Amino acid sequence: AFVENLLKHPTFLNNEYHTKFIDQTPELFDFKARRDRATRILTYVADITVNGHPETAGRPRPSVEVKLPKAPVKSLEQIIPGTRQILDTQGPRAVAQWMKDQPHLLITDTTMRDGHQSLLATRMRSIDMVTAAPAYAAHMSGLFSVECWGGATFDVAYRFLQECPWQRLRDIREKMPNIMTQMLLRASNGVGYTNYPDNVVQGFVAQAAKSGVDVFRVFDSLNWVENMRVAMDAVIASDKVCEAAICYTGDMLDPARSKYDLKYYVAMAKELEAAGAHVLGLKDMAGLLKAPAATQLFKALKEEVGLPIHFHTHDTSGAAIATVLAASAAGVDCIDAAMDSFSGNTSQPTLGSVVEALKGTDRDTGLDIAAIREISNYWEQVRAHYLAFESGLQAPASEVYLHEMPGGQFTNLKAQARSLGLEDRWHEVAQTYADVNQMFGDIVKVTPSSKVVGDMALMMVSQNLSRAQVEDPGTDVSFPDSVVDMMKGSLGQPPGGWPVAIQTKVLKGEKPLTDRPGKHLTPVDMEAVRAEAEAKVGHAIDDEDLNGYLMYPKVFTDYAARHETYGPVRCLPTRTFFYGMEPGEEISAEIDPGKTLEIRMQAVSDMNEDGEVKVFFELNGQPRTIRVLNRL
Ligand code: PYR
Repeated sequence: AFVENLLKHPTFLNNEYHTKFIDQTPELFDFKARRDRATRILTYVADITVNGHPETAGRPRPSVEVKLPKAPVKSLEQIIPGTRQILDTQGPRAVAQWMKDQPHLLITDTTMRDGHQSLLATRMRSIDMVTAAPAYAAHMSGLFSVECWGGATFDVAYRFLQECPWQRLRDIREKMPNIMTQMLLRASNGVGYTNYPDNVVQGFVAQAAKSGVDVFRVFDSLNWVENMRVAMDAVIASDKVCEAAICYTGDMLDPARSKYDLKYYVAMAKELEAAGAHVLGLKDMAGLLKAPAATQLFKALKEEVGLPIHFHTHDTSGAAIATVLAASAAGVDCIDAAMDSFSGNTSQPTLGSVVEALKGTDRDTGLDIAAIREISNYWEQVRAHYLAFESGLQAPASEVYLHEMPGGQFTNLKAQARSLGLEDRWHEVAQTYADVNQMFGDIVKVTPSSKVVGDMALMMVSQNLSRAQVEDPGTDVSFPDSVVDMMKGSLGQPPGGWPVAIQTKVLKGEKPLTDRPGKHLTPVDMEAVRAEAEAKVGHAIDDEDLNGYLMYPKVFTDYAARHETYGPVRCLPTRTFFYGMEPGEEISAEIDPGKTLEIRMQAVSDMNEDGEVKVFFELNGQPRTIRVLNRL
């Protein structure tokens, strides 16, 4: 095994072998773990080349013209100080004060999180983000933050992209040391779909802070402040920025939707301020806040609350930029936007256009529009690789004011509807989603409550059930588990509580919780869980892995098992990851900093009697043959 390791070692293969090499290269003796990272990666490439990637099967494929995206700049000679330095040297309260002191409008770039979550089903890979990070550090140091973590990205990284979300965070942080990183945290739901025990939420926040998150946007899917405190307190204790967000829903200026009026939002803002938030977030996850309402809302919030305000919206209606400009005029401190090529439709409004619109005004962002164009061009090349995940949404639509689906859910629900054969009944799904919302008492719809409403709507459309039938005590309805769970109080309490009649029908007499779900969950014994996870994956796991396992036990162990087989496939270019290689094609994959595999695919053999094919490679100039089963 030693000789095998030696012969395969890139230093050896690259003729850089010298006498101290063996002494200085302990991994040569690391027979199992290091034995074959390169072989594992080749195994992955061979498998995808022969069998395809299940995620892209049957989906449109990027043309051969689509080239490897080129990073706008290579590296940073010196760090240009940005918001990160304010946080590190002066703390989160100073960041909040600094925000209020700025005359210009601050911007958070959401491309690396909500941009692709809302446009590409969250499928952007770390390598494409990390490649862009130095350009942000060099040219975008005036940004408030870069949202690049949390929300759905955590789960998708392990589950679909076969990569570690923590490593993504550490890598972005390292390459972009001057701009604050930002994550989206679903309060007691962590980055999952259900409430976790308090010590799991606390441990997760502490780890995220340690691994590189600077700004935590914390929200609750029912706007229940009671359910946000554990997460908020953990953020505050970690000395990072606690941005507590109000979720915006309904239509503030519509007297028929008076449940969520100006008074409601101001009262919640005051509760969050009293709970210790550094920054107030206004999270308009569906893009429902209209410009005239924004004018009133932000004026009132600026008057009534002492916190800086950060506004997040989606452009599903096509009217988001109008709302952003109204918010800016009303004195909002910071807004979210996505780089141009990842903006619009269900994503955030267009960053470059906001910058242009405010140029020369008293809210001029001061950001470099030429750099924005260049970085957006990079993202455009990146996006072309993810054609398989495009939703095909052709145009903005005012229908969003009817269904109120969050931007991050819209395309997902559409895909789910397609998989149930309901694609041509989409507008019915949209209407039913609105009906379910009213039936549940007009609630905030954002992960996870939005998923519950979506589950119910799909069930009703596929079974041709109307709201009246569902509500009729005489009609038997088998409710989705997520609906039963929510009505039990497992996600917490909506303003005004659940409508009693539908709750009674769903729960069939079972008594619901009315207090905080976390109170009823037993704290996790961390070391016992670590031992359990280690037994399952067959090796020691660190704190990041432990937190992954605590959020998603099965997703994590499946990821770990595939990692054993395929190694660190995150280092592969995106086209190779999703489509494998063509004969004659060459790629580079940086397996460790400064350690690169040069992979050339030579040919694929015919299948033998056992259904196997051989894939012939050259790895750093040496021939390598990988056998894989043809499963097609
Ligand atoms: C998320 O929680 O993933 C959202 O984008 C709301």
